[in-house]
Amino acid sequence: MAILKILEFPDPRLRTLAEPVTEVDDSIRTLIDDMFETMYDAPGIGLAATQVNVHKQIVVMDISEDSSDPLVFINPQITVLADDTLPYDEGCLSVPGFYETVDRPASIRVEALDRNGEAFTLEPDGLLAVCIQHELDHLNGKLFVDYISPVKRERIRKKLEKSQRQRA
Ligand code: QAP
Ligand code: CO
Repeated sequence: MAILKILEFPDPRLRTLAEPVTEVDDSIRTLIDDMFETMYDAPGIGLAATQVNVHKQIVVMDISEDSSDPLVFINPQITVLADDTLPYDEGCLSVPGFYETVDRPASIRVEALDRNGEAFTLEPDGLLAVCIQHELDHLNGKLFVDYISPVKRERIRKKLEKSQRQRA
């Protein structure tokens, strides 16, 4: 297992469109294991392959308190079921230290493949519904800061660039 380097905003590689996984094989399962190790180490509740500079449609997630509910979504597709929205104070491992409220559809269906390549469907609500939408955005090159005001986004960009320079 390995802890992978997480790309940080405004790294342009976070804007890459992920490709569908054509075969869920052992190399994909190794990547998934490394993504879980990276996410739990951070710690975080969700990580998309895009964030570790692998441009395949893979997301790992665990919103439990005790790391007891690992979820894998390969080639996820979302359908919005109703037009009500849920505001949530979102963060992101690629935007460390910053949280902003984002409104997203509250009621969705997710269809995806699991780590064995088997199709499954979920109708999550609450944090799980928010988190899967946030992670699917990563696969499409989108970040939660894209939904906030340009002034706030620029402020976050400047602060992160400064801390990245200091670490370099
Ligand atoms: C996405 O985010 C998410 O700023 C997952 O310093 C978050 O795991 C979706 C983290 C909230 C919906 C609601 C963030 C860790 C982890 C930070 C995460 C930080 C350290 C974020
Ligand atoms: Co994120």
